[in-house]
Amino acid sequence: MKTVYSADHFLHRSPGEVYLGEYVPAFEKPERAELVLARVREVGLGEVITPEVFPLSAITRVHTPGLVEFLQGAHAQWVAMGRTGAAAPGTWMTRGMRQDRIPAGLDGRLAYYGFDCGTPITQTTWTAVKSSADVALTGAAMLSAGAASVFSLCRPPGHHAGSDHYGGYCFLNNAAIAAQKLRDDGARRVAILDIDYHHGNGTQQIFYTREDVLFVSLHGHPDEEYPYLLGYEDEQGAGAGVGFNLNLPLNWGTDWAGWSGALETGLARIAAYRADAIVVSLGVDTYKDDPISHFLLEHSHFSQIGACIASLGRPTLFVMEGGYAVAEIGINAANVLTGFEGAGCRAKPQPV
Ligand code: FKS
Ligand code: ZN
Repeated sequence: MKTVYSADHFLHRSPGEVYLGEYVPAFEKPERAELVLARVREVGLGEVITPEVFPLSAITRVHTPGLVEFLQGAHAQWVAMGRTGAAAPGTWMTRGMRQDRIPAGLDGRLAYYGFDCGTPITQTTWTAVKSSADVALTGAAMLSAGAASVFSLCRPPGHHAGSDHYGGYCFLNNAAIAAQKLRDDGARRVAILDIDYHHGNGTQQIFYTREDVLFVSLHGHPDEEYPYLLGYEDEQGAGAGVGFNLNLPLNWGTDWAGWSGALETGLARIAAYRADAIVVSLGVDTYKDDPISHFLLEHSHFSQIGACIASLGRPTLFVMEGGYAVAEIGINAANVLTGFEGAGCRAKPQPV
């Protein structure tokens, strides 16, 4: 399996974040991607290639031009107001406020487009964000050209970014952009399997009313886990998309027995959907020692996850999302990919 990677990810480095009431070093940092890359090389997964550059029109297939222009220009406007540091919102839109009018001023637009303060925009953030989307798009193009599997080593991650909002370390939704590219290249049905610890609220929102992209997600229960307010099991899609959104929320402390049962349910849904291509939002923050998460998966389980996904027998694009046990992120991510290549899933979903 080939890996798509861009060193431009270094251009995004968060100065820090508020965690449990304290200002701490950012969990989402460049070292993450570097250690995944090092492990990919160590296990000999395959060639590592740099992405092609795609036009912004590939991004605005799933994001509003307003969000894209905002992300591109926000930091320059921040500086023009005489400010230093990174651009971030201090207030947010909530119930009872105008949703139909985008404020003219920068702070108002930060409040409108952003949904947390852990996703700062620095001077060079946009270049990293665009390269991350290009990494995903290049992987999708390779799948369209006949590759059986590709690993898009995206950073910054993407699954919290919706059509017109960003947050959760995510600016553009790499997995959604890739899924849309696969559709535009001719795949009739695309399934997104999101196995990051956190709910992919952005991906769900983007495809919620569509039947051509199935969204299946295993994640920490929204009653107790970020991003909250979305990811419940009764969210099954709307309009033409009814039945094409499957949330499998799991409680803190979920171990392999509980998690793999949900994976089986999710894979069976994807098999029944007869997807032409699969995009995996690959987060490894389900690992037992992840510093911000509460599931209990171990190294060997990640290999099994890869094998189970392979049993679907479909072209598969892996898109990197989260994982904050940095010393072990390479092992966990690469185990999924080598597990996929080696196959050997114990609980095989039934393809129809
Ligand atoms: C508030 C920050 C609260 C944010 C957790 C974000 C998790 C991100 C992720 C992704 F895949 F996108 F990277 N914690 N100051 O792991 O889902
Ligand atoms: Zn996550």
